[in-house]
Amino acid sequence: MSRLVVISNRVADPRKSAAGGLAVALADVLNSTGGMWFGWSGKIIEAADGGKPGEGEMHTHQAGPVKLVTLDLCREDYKSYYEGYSNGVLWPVFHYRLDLADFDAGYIGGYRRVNQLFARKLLPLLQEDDVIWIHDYHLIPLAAELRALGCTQRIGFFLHIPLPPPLILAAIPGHDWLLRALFAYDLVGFQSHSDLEHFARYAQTEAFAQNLGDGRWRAFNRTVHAGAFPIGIDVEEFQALADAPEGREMFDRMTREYSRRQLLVGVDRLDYSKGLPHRMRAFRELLQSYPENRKKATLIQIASPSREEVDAYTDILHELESLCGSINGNYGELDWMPVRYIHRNVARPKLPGLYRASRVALVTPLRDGMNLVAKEFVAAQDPADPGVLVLSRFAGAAEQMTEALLVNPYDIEATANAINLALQMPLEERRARHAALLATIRKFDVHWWCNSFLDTLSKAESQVSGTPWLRL
Ligand code: ADQ
Repeated sequence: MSRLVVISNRVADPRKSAAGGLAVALADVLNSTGGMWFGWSGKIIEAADGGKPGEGEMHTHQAGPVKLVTLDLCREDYKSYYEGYSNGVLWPVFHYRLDLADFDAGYIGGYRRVNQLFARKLLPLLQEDDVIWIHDYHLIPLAAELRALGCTQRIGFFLHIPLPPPLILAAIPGHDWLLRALFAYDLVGFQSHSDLEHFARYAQTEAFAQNLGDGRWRAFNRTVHAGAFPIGIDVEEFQALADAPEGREMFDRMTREYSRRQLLVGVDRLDYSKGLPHRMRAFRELLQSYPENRKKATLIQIASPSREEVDAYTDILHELESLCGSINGNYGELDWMPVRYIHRNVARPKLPGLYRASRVALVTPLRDGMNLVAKEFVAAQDPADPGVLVLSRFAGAAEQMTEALLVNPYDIEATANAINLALQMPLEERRARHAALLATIRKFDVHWWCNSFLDTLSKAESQVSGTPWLRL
C-alpha cells in the first residue's frame, strides 16, 4: 500500500480528540499507511526576527506512525497568502460574495510564493510511490508548483468550500491561472453535484477542455478526473461522545435548566457565509407572527470567533450583537430571554449533549460547502424522541439531507414558518425524518468519504510518462 501524504493549510495532531472528525478520519488512513501530514505551523515570524517572504523554518515531529511536518510563515506571507488572497479573495468569491472580495493586486504574489515555498520544502520529503492529497482553497496551485519541479506522483485535491458558477469565478483577476492549476491534479473532488457541475461548465466554456466522459476532462495536455465526494462525519465517534460523561452532563444540565422551554440551537463559526443575521431575523419573525412561541422558544446561538482581523467579520459581529440585543429587549420577559448568544467556542465533547437537548437545530447558511453541524445534530439525537433539522437549501448538505425542513434563508417569513412547523412537528413525523437522515449520514460517513476519494485517486489514469507541466 502506498504511503499517504496529506497537505492542508493547518495540521492537526490526529491523536488529540479535539481534532474533530476530519482529522480522525485522515488519521485512520495515515495510521494504516504510516503517512505524513504537511502544512503551516500557525506561527508567524516578524521581519525583525528574521522572517523573510518565501522562506520558513520547517519543524518535524512524530505523532505515532504519522509524521507531522510544519512550516512557519513570515508576517508578509501570512498577510498576502492567508488573510489577503485565501480569506479576502477566494473565500468570499467561492461563497458567491463578490461584493466582499478585496482584489488587491499584491495578494496573488504572496499566495503563489507560499504555494511555491510549500512545493520546494515538500518535494525532497516525497517517496516515489507516495499518494498525495491536497486540501482546500489555500493550496489550489500546489500540484502545479510540484509538477513544475518534476513531481510525478499521483495528486488529488479536495475543495471543502463551494465552487461557484463560471461567471462568478471569471470575476477573479487571474482566474484562468488559478483554475488551470486544477488540471495539474489527477483527481479533483467537490462537496456537491452542483459544485461539480460548475467545474464542468467552467472547464468547457473557459478552459475549452474536452469532455472524455466518466468525469474525465482533458486540457493543457493533461487529463483530470473530477467527482463529487460529499464529506461526512464519524457518526459512531460522535454518538460515543454523546454517551460520554461530558456529553451526558451537558444534556442533563440543559434539560433541567430549560425544562419549561423548547430549545433551538445554532452552532457556527462567526462567518458571513453562515447567515446569522438572517437567522436572527427569522427567529424574530417567529416570535412576531406566531406569538404562541413567546415565553417558550429559546434560541441558543453559539458563534465561535473567527478571522477577526478581516473587516467583514467585525461587521457581522456588530450586526449580530445588535440583533440579539434588540430581540431580547423587545420580546424578553423577566423570566425568559428569547436569545442566548455566546461568542465563544464550546468544547467538542459538550456539543452532542447540547444538540440532544434541543428540539430544533437552525443550520441556515447563505452558502456552505457542506456544513457538518447539520450531520452532527442528527447523529446526536435520541431516535425515540428526535429533534428537527431546519436546513438551508444553499448548504452542500441539502443535496443529501432531503428529509430536513429545507429553507431559503433569504426568505425570512418562510424560514419563520418552517421553524414554527419544526417546533410543532408530531413525534411520528420527527422519528420518520430522523431515521431517514441518520441512515444517510451513516452510509456516507467520513470513512466512506476518505476511502471513496482515495480509491478513485488510485484508479485515476496514471500520467507519469505524460508531458511535463509547464508553468504559466
Ligand atoms: P466550516 O466552515 O468550519 O468548515 P462546518 O462544516 O460547519 O464549517 O464545520 C464546523 C465544525 O466546527 C463542526 O464540527 C462544528 O461542530 C465545529 N464548530 C463550529 N462552531 C463551533 C463552536 N462555536 N464551538 C465548537 N465547535 C464549533 C469548512 C467548510 C464547510 C465544510 C467543512 C468540512 O466551510 O462547508 O462542511 O469545511 O469540509
